Amino acid sequence: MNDKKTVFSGIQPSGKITLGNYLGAVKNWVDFQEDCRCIFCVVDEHAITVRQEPAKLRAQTFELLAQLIACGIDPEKYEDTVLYIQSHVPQHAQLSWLLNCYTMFGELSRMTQFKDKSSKYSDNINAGLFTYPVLMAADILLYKTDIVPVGIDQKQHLELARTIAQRFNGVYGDTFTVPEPFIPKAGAKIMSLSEPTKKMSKSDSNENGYILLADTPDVINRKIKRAVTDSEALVCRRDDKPGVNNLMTIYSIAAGKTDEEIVKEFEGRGYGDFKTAVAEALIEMLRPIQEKKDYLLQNKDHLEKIYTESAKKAEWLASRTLEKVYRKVGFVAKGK
Ligand code: ATP
Ligand code: LTN
Repeated sequence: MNDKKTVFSGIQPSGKITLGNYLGAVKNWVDFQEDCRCIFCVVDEHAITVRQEPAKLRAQTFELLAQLIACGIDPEKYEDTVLYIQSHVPQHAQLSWLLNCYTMFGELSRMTQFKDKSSKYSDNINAGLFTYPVLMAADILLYKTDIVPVGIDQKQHLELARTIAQRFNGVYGDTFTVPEPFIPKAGAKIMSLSEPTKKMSKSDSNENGYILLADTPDVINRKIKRAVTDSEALVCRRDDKPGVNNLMTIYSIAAGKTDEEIVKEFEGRGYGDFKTAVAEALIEMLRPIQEKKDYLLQNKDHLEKIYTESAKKAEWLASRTLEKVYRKVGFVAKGK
């Protein structure tokens, strides 16, 4: 053990990764590897809270792993980074059951993601969708996590994970580390391009709403050209300009420019020029990621080696926490 802080985060293989996932979460994960122990997980058990087609889920899981490595999550370069698949480490489901017994029905009923998803998938409001945040708390608490980098939509789930940890510690004495969220200043919520008051989501039925990391330059150009703005033709950040604000955020991160620099750059020019620049910056940012991902997907053995070795390391860490928790609640230890 060293004294590095532990970072944990997860992403669902529920579709292809979007620019929102990248800017809100994954891009920040990459930087944490420099000086933290980093545990990143493809959360397939969370993904099945919504009905998934088996072959597609499997393909999406591989694609997501390749995509994450292409973005710079690299267990081969950073010996304190692991990248694995949630269902390969059984302790997640085991701790989740236990934590269910320390989570209140009322708390879960207040989760906005549950309310949103149960209205969106009204024909499949299953118990897993309801207890989704408990599995997420188990993911985090298994690894004594200090920091959880996520987009702002996950803040409420993080607060519940903290509540569950504190409740358990209150009853049984210090057991879990109480995690802190890390929510980026810029990019915490990238909005849909077609409805800029809604978050950009990979499960949106309108594909013009999102940019995928895998989108080709033509597709990126087309989607950005179609992005909803307003009739003012003025590039600046203001509350009543959600579409322009969103494009400014994207451009600012992709091109590494401040708001002031962007406003100056497009003074007296229309949205056409602005959108061309946004699309170009995005294409340049994504090009190396796409090339690397294509290469990795052709080498499935290499991918398998990474997620298998990582899962072993994760399981070792997770089993230590689970054993401690089982002991605290009064379960009898297994015979040797
Ligand atoms: P789904 O649409 O299937 O619910 P999702 O696109 O919300 O999926 P997740 O796998 O649930 O993606 O989220 C992975 C990470 O990406 C989380 O940390 C989440 O906060 C972040 N994230 C998701 N959408 C956005 C967004 N539009 N802007 C910023 N961060 C986002
Ligand atoms: N619920 C998250 C994904 C997720 C996660 C986690 C994020 C599952 N487990 C643990 C951070 C830590 C989502 O929907 N984005």
